[in-house]
Amino acid sequence: MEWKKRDIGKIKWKKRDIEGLFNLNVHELGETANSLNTKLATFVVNRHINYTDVCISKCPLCAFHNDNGYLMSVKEVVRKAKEAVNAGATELHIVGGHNPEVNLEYFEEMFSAIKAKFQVVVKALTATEVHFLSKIEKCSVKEVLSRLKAAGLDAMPGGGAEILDDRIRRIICPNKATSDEWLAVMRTAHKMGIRSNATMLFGHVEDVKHRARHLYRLWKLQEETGGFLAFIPLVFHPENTELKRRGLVKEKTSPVDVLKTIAVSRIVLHNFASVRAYWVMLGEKLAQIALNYGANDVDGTLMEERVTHAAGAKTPLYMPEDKLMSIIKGAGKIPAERDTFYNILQVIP
Ligand code: V47
Repeated sequence: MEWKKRDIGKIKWKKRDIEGLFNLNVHELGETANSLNTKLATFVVNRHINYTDVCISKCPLCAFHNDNGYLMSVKEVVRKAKEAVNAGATELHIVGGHNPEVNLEYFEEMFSAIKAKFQVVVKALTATEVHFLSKIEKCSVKEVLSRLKAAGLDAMPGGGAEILDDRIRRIICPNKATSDEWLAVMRTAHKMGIRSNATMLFGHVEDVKHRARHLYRLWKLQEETGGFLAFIPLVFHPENTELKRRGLVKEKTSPVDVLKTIAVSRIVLHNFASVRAYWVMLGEKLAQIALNYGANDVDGTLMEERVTHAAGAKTPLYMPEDKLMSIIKGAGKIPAERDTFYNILQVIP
């Protein structure tokens, strides 16, 4: 591939061209993708807080939902926020499920209580949770988001995107927002000044045609709004999921497939600031290699990850900052701590 950085930035993608990238050699793709990044690789000091594991959508892809599960009180969430801020977190990543016991007021109370006490970024609620809230409150997505923003919502995580193709969604997540609805929530958020991430869950029943469509739709929305910050490819973990029980997925996809997908993502999503090597799903070793195949961020300390671990992840629940930095250094990159919005807080030579 003889592509130059400035040429890739000008490409107006077509779906079939993206699909064609998946047929190229993984090392060639990796070299091109890596040339689009600088020598810095970033991480964030953050905490995940899963306020509930009750979810009426019961997606066959998910092992986290629990009919007899919990719902945290606002007090409990604030207690976890305090622990995180005391440990140096600059970001709280607050997500849960589609729990009919919650309403807008619950989140308004939660976000305003956090904001009244701490200086920390609240990155919360996936587009599917926002869509669900608009249904139970019988109001528009715009109204939900403006009330959440007024209460302290700073940014949104990229979860719930799965694969933006409804034929695949009917198998892996039939009861939640459709692909158009996911994209519409993000479009509304971006137009209101709420920036977000985007994910793609891969390695289950989809093929590269669906991944290409997903990347195309994200690239196109980003051309329109410019509101996306990071793209996070999520490797499907089959343990304890309905997809595995039904025999639709047997095991995790291969490391080469992961690297290829990361490299293609970096090349296609040249209009995103970052493509992430999410250590929880990749494992430390593959995350390190991915930093040379187009990823430029390893996510964060997390402090307690539950969603992927429910589906069999063997990675730790928590990654200390010095470990994140050593993964980055080992990849031949320079570690830099960032905030949610990719402002560099410190470079660690
Ligand atoms: O939306 C669920 C995925 C996501 C499984 O925006 C699974 O900064 C693998 O979105 N195997 C939640 N994945 C995680 C997520 C995320 C993570 C880190 C950072 C950010 C961000 C977002 O996890 C869900 C779903 O796509 N998921 N079940 C599973 N069995």
